[in-house]
Amino acid sequence: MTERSLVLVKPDAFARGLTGEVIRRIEAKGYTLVALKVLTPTRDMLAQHYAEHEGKPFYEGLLEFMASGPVTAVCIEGVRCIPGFRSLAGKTDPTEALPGTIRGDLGRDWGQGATHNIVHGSDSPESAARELGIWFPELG
Ligand code: IDP
Ligand code: MG
Repeated sequence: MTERSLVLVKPDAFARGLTGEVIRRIEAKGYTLVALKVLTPTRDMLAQHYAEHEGKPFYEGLLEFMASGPVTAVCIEGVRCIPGFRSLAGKTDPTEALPGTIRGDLGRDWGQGATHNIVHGSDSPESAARELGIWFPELG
C-alpha cells in the first residue's frame, strides 16, 4: 500500500515564509520526502496540472495565482499518504478548514479571485501518477 503523492506548497505559502512549516508537518506525520524542488511554474505546466478545472469560473484566476511566484513541489511517500496528506491539508476553503489542518491553521480568505490555500495534494492514485509526471518527470 506504499504510495506516492504530489504536494505543492503554493505561492501564498512561499511568499509568507511558510514552506518549512508545511514540510515540517509532512515529516512530523511520518511521510518520506522523495524529491523536492522550488520553481515558478509555467502556464503550460499549470494547464496540464489543472486540466480538470478548465472552463470553471475560477480557472484563469487559479492559473494566474499559481504562476505568481515560486512553489515548492514535493513528492512524498508512505502507506496511504494520498488520503493522509488530504487530511493534513484540510478542506479546500481555508475559512472552513478545521484548526489543526494546514489550511485551517495557516490559511485564510484574502478576498482574492482564486482561493489562496497554502497547499495542493493529489486526490487519487491516478491523479498522483499523472501529476508526478508533470512535476517530476525525472522520477519515471
Ligand atoms: P483541492 O485543492 O482541495 O483539491 P480543487 O477543487 O481541486 O480543490 O480546486 C483546485 C484549486 O482551485 C483549489 O485548491 C483552490 O486554490 C482553487 N479553487 C477551488 N475552488 C475554488 C472556488 O470556488 N473559487 C476560487 N478558487 C477555487
Ligand atoms: Mg484538487
